[in-house]
Amino acid sequence: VTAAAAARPVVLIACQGVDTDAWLAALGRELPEAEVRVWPEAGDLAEITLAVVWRCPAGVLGRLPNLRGIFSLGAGVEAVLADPQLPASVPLVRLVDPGLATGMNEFVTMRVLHYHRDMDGYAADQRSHTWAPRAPPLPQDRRVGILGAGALGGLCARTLAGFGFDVASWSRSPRVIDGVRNYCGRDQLSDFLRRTEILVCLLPLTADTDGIINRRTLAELPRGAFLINVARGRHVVDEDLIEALDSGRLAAATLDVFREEPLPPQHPFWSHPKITVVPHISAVTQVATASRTVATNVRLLLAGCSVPDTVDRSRGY
Ligand code: NDP
Ligand code: OXD
Repeated sequence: VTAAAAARPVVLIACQGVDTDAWLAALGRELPEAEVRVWPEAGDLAEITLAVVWRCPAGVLGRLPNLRGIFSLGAGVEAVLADPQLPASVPLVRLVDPGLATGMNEFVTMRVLHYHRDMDGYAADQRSHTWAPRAPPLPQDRRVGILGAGALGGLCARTLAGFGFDVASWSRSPRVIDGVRNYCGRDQLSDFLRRTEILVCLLPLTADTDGIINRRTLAELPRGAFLINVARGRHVVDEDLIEALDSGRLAAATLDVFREEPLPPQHPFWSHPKITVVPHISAVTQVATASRTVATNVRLLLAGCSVPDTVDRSRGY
């Protein structure tokens, strides 16, 4: 490490599809002790000690010889981990942030309530000028299941339990959340699915979870169940989802994430009558809160402390 690099941290924002001007200003404000640069105006790459990434341009991370930490502007880090140039021993910290959490909590709650109160049914009634009031089930009689019980899944589970829903979560290791029944591991996945009427996916994308929502798992849900996928497009096998909707096994699906984004114009999801498509907006990284979170994590790392939400590369999340 050069003397200059040791003296003053230099942060490189290496992102695509992000308002880099806003991030430059926010990190300048939150981290006055650091110098902040934006790729590709990176200057001497040997001076860069910290990288802030989202859809990081290919090859950049492999060209920073004095890198000490990588901070993702998203919660999901599968794309960073897939970078063949990712330095093996540099800590990668994902985003766990109140702005992101609030957005996800709102979106998931909104869609669960939408299905619970049969808003699609009333929209159809309106189109046919039909006045047909129906009593919804009590929330304690509505079984919601959340795949993932981490920062986001756990928060959504708590909120929905607060509404009185019968909520369960599924995780890798046991997770205790008040009022939420936890299932864990592949052995308990079938039991979890068989009791779930509204399924929410909030898993990280890993080798274990790729394609987890497929013909076999969809067939385990009760007939007429709903799906809300707000995690990653690759969790869902697209053809199997369409087949489950067309056969009536699944009543409807809300999809925020897709195998290819933007969702190609010809993709059948766009016009499927039982699918609601939104453009990866269930939770948006908010510069105001996330810049504070990143700054806190940068300081912890530079002080030699353990940084919460450092990715465990062996688990893949
Ligand atoms: P966390 O790492 O906090 O939580 C992940 C959860 O998934 C944990 O409960 C974990 O289990 C569980 N899990 C992981 N692998 C498995 C497995 N093989 N079997 C069973 N359970 C498993 O992640 P976050 O809650 O912060 O984020 C989740 C995902 O949401 C992100 O990875 C991202 O893909 C997506 N996301 C999408 C956004 C959007 O806008 N659409 C925005 C933000 C995030 P355990 O508790 O045992 O570790
Ligand atoms: C994330 C996302 O992972 O926005 O944070 O998808």
